[in-house]
Amino acid sequence: MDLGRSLRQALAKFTGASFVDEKAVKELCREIQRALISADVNVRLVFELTKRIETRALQTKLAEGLSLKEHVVRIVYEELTNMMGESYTPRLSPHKILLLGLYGSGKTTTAGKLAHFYKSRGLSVALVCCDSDRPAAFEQLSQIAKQAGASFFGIQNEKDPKKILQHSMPHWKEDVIIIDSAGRNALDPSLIEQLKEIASIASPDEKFLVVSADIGQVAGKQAAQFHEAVGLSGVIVTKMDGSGKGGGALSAVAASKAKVAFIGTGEKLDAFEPFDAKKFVGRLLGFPDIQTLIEKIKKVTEEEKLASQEAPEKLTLKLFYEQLKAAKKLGPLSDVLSMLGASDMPKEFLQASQDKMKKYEAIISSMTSQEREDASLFRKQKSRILRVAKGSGTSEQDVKDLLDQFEKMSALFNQFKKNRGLRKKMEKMLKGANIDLSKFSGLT
Ligand SMILES: Nc1nc2c(ncn2[C@@H]2O[C@H](COP(=O)(O)OP(=O)(O)O)[C@@H](O)[C@H]2O)c(=O)[nH]1
Ligand SMILES: [Mg+2]
Repeated sequence: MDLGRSLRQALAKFTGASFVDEKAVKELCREIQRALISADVNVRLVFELTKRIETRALQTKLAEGLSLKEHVVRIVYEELTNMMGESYTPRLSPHKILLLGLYGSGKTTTAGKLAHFYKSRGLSVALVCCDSDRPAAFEQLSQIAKQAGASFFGIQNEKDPKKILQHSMPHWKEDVIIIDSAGRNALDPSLIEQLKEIASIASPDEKFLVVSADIGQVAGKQAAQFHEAVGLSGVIVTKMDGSGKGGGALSAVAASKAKVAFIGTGEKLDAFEPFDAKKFVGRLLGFPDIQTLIEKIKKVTEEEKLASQEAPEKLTLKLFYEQLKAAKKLGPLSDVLSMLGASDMPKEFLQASQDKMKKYEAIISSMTSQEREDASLFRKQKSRILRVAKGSGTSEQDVKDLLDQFEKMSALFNQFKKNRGLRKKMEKMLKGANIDLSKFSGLT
């Protein structure tokens, strides 16, 4: 699955939950980890990132008017953006660019894209073929120059880049000069030497390493090596369209302290743009910017509030069972209750074991729907207890236990009814387990 999709799914799950707490933040972080690691983002970077998200999410104060959900999503966005690097502002004044990189990384294609990019910004452009290794390189670049409307310099079958430069440099009149160079399977001394020679003759203002996104985090290592060998001013990451590892490549380049200058997003000349981490992450998350994202979350939260204001149902045994099951997910509710200052509440009612829960389920399914709607029928007519016990394969005591718990629960919630502050807190806690207090009769 692509990075954007898995990140969007993780965030949607988080923002779609009716209540978020520390556990939800941790779960979100785990899903972000999974998504990034499968996009080949370096594991150490991933753990550092989620650690920062968690710390900031749980320890920093909420900004004015921001809910916890919005707060967390904003942090995720900011941290992802930081991890992917910065944004690059292209030079729009006359300058010279040297493109370098390994075989097939996309140098020649990128030369054409850069030509198109600067042409469409009103600058004149020349492409210079200094790839003297591949016989077809000359032809390929001259074709691309024609397509992009750029001038072209090169000498067919000339093996020495120095000569190509010496012959063509006196004729360079264009605003932007783009030099395409030869690649290798790996960075080797002969390539370093050749690149150094080209650089010393042509003195380019920019030296861009071209890497393909599909090498993932190896892009960082390559950037560091090339930087040490010939000095880079930036990196161009190509084939962002065809690889699930683009996030890995970008983050690794950023971690190597090199700057991503442009990204290539397709084979066509215009499938190319200056890199902007905010825009990139915004697109991954499916929003143009963080403000739009926050507004979307606010809207969802509003809708939820409206939905929960619908007419409350009355507490029935069936609902009781469902809520009990949901409450189990919270862990020992007694802890929650005492945290809220309700230490005098009956604690045993939520400590029902798995076995008991199964029994409760069986008992409730043996009841008539009338009984499920109105538990007081059991008080009025004790024979119902025996019937239900037989029908569910449980004992009369089990049925009585259940009814007992049910009554305690009702009593408990009646107490909450009198204490609005406590009830609000309780409602918040219980929402984490999808328990909706408004569904209990007598509370609203
Ligand atoms: N899908 C896609 N393909 C690209 C991109 N950039 C380059 N390519 C393709 O990658 C292959 C190698 O490109 P080329 O420019 O010849 O690489 P070079 O050996 O570094 O000069 C070609 O088939 C290009 O069409 C890109 O951004 N997206
Ligand atoms: Mg080439």
